[in-house]
Amino acid sequence: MEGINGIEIALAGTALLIIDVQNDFCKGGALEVRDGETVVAPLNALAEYCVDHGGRVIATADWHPRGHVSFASAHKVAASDADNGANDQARWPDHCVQGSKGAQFYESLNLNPVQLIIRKGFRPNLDSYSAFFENDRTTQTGLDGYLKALGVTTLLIGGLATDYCVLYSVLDAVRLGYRVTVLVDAVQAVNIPAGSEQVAFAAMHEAGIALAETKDFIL
Ligand code: VGL
Ligand code: ZN
Repeated sequence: MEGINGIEIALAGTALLIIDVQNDFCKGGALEVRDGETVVAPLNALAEYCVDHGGRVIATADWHPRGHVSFASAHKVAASDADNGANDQARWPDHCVQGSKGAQFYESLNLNPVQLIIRKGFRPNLDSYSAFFENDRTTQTGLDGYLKALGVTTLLIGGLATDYCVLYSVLDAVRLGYRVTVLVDAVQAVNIPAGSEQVAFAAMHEAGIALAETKDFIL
C-alpha cells in the first residue's frame, strides 16, 4: 500500500510491542530466560520493517528500585514455589535494578526504530508485569492512552517472558480492545514454576489471541 508522499503505510494503525528484552532476562542474567536472546534477531528485523511501513515500535523495561517488593531478598520469610503463582506477589531474584547493567536492554537489540520506551515496576511496593497496568490492575503505565491517541488498533507482541510480562500484556491488550498477535518466534518463557509456558499459551488461546511468526509480517 502506498501512502501520501510515497510513504508506505501498510502498517499504519499497527504497533510492535517489545517486552523486557533486558540483560537480566538473557544469558547469564539474574533472572535468565533460557534462549532469551534468540528473540532479538526476529524483533530487530520486524522493528525495522515496521517503521519503514508506517507502523510504531514500542519497548518496555522492567525497572525496579533496590529492595523491590518482588525480590525474595526483600522478605524475611522465604517464599515457597507456590508463591510464584500468577496471582500472588511472586518472589524473584533481584533483577532489573534501576541503573544496573542487568536492567539495560540486551546489547544487540536495535533501539533505533524504538519510538517509545515504557518503564514499569518502579514503585517500591507494587510489581508490574503488564505493559498497560501495574499488578494492582488499576495503575496505568500510560501506554493505552499513547496508542489510542495515535490510532493504533493492532498490536504485534514479542519479548520476555512469555509466561509473565508477555502474557499479562497480551491479556490486557485484548481487554482494552486491541487486535493482538503474539510472535511465537520472538518470545521465550522463564518457566517458573515448571509448565508455566504451556499454561500461558493455553490462557492466550482461551482469550482468542492469534499466534504468528515475525516473517508472516515481513512481506
Ligand atoms: C518478568 C518476572 C519478574 C518478565 C519481570 O519480564 O516477564 N518476569 N519481572
Ligand atoms: Zn520484574
